Amino acid sequence: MTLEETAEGIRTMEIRGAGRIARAAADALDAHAQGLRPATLDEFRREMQRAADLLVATRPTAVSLPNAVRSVMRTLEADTPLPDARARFHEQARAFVASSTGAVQRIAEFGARHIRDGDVVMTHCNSEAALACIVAAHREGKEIEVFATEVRPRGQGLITIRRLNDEGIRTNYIVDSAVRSFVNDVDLVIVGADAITVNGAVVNKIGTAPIALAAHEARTNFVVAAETYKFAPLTTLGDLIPIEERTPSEVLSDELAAALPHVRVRNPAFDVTPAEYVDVIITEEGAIPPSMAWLIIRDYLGWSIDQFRRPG
Ligand code: RUB
Repeated sequence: MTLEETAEGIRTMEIRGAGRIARAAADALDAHAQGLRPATLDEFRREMQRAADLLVATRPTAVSLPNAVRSVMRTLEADTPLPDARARFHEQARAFVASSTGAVQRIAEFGARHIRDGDVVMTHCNSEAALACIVAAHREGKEIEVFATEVRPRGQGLITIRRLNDEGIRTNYIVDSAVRSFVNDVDLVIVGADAITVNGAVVNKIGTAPIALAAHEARTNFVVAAETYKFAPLTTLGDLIPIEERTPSEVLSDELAAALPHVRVRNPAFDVTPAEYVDVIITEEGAIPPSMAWLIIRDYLGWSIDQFRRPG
């Protein structure tokens, strides 16, 4: 896949889910870097910056994307001979992809401990990290049952139920609006995240926040499975997570929309669940309360406010 093909794949959601997007971006930058024949280090940096900007612009909400890009682009800050810069870039891209895959395995291990034998688990959208926990619990021999939502308008629930079915996990497939009708039958909810802010709010697929609200009301645990690179460093400076609003045609066909000139379709792809509705966030470094988000940003993403202090 070329850089442009990867960018297009992320934009059209052929490549989707925050973790997969991050790994695809690291892979695409790596392949692009190896294919370039720049004359100087500066030329290499400029072209890689253009490539990085192209990828980051594809989907605005998943912070895994800029975090992945930043993790590999940082290697170009050092003044080293061009072949060394290219080699370091390659090594860092491989390290990022390996640590991302490893993080999902560790989250699965920790997350499975939160699921007891006989539990009924609800999930929303299609999250690699959340599903890894459910599958790990099942593979440990726990008898579990899942409620999986449909996920309007793109229907990611279908990917989820195929995976659960392949694993032989008993699954109930429900429309999004049926969540409150079943939340009392559920022991815990597990979802993934596209971004987690410094105050522990969780940005995830549209429909997550009402599920959290229903779970809160029903005293059902609400668990988030998220790698540390889903935490958003720039929220420490007051930046907000932009919520992607996708094309109306995902909700209503162009033909129908044309016949309804007074109707405006709104199609936000994500929503924000406040920290007070989140019981625990399971990261590859262990389970944390949402109030510890800042520590993850500082200690595991290596983010420091000093990077923004003006010299002098
Ligand atoms: C996917 C989504 C997922 C998170 C986490 O949205 O909201 O819950 O990305 O997924 P979309 P993962 O389908 O619009 O990309 O755990 O796989 O990173």
